[in-house]
Amino acid sequence: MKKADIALVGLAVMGENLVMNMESKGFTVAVYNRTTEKVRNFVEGRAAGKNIIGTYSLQELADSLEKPRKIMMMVKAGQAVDDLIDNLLPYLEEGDILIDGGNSHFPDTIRRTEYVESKGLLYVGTGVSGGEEGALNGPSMMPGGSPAAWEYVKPIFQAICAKVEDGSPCCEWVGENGAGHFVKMVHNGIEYGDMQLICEAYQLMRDGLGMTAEEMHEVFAAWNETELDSYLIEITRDILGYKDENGETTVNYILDTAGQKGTGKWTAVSALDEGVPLTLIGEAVFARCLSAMKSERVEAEKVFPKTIPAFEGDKAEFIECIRKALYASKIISYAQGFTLMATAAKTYNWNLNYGGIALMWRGGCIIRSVFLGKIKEAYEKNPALQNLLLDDYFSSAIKELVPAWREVVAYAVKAGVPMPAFSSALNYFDGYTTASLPANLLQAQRDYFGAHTYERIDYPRGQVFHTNWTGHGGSTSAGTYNA
Ligand code: NBP
Repeated sequence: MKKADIALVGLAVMGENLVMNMESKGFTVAVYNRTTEKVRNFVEGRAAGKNIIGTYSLQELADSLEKPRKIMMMVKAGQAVDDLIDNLLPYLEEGDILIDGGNSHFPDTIRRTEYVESKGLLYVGTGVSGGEEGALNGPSMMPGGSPAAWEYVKPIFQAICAKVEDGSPCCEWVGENGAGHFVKMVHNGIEYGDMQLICEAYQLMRDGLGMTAEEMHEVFAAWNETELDSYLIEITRDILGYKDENGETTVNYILDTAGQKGTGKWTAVSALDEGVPLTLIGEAVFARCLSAMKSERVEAEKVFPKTIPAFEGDKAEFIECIRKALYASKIISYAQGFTLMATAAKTYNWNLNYGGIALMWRGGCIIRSVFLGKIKEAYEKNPALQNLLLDDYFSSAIKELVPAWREVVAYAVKAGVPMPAFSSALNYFDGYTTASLPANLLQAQRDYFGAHTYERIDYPRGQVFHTNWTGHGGSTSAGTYNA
């Protein structure tokens, strides 16, 4: 019997669909699942008659594979991955490749790469985005790990992944150890940000402009023909137009409490660790937390009842302002996300290709959009670009968008419509483009109470000073300045 090109362990929604995708591209796939009943159901059902080999023990799985063996794990992220690695190792040999395609946290992937390499094997941690449909028809894939593994997994990954219009695969080698899972994590953070921005635009139109779901459905349909053309705008258009069997708009009946699985939080925590202002994604995570406090919010609205004033301007004109403000905020979110990746790359010694990352996200994944093509161009023009806002295309775009952006945020603040992502993006923009911030005063406060010292504008950088502010403090300063 022909040996399999690759094995997949974990026949849940993602695993099954990836297997079907691999098989449809001409690969023979061996499958295994802890609960072996699922293997039987799969091979006798969906996989019947296909080049898919069901195996019922890890020994059988290992024996069914071409060498070096390639085994992709699609199991629940966390301890399950560690357990599975330890269970698999006794059946594998030097040069074999273990692949984790789940949503693992990147520090775990760094640790596992080192562990698996110490046993003489190779390890790949790959982000897979696009959900069930992506897994079946072409996900965006972000692999990292042991560089020597790439030549073996590349033909399979680039065959099954999504492609952009010119046929380029949405999958490239990202970097060593946890780089792939790090980039996938940032992708998910950006997804949180994009979703929150769309939700804020929706709330402003609904509560500020008094628009119906049908009207907003038309607005999102029109927006999808502009720079905002993307999967998330498209599904928002469809959701707003969706009616149940009684002719009622379904979204109007959905409780306003959002869930989360933690990848947005990981992104925000990583930004805090790296000292990168990732304000929009941070606000998007907190907005989900605030939404979850439903009963408390209901009580609080009784204490602070509000009436949002009726809008009195030109509605169509203001809707165009909201579109522009959404676009500007989105540019900020990506500028922040790419800055986080560049900073982490230095910390972890990854050589990230930012244009390549934008291309990987261009198709197959939840944040896919036309806009990512522009980001790819910006980083191709200047791979060392410090901030997306400094690229010519994006700086001229932002300059054109700023007046509308300010108008929308100001209107929302006055009317009492919460817009944390729109406004934090504008605040970041105003801070980033202000040469002189009030941190001179802040540093004086630190020096006053903690002798933390300060630098002066009239002396070279690095030279520190301390003032005896009260006249009764000493002249001894704290050891570190920590700019
Ligand atoms: P789940 O995350 O629900 O995991 C279920 C699978 O994990 C089953 O095959 C289960 O086997 C197996 N498993 C568990 Br639980 N503990 C195990 C252990 N100790 N040893 C071996 N197998 C174990 O499946 P999923 O939704 O298909 O997601 C798979 C991965 O892909 C996750 O990391 C997820 O975060 C990621 N992901 C999911 C999506 C999505 O849209 N769902 C998108 C992108 C990435 P059993 O049948 O014996 O219980």
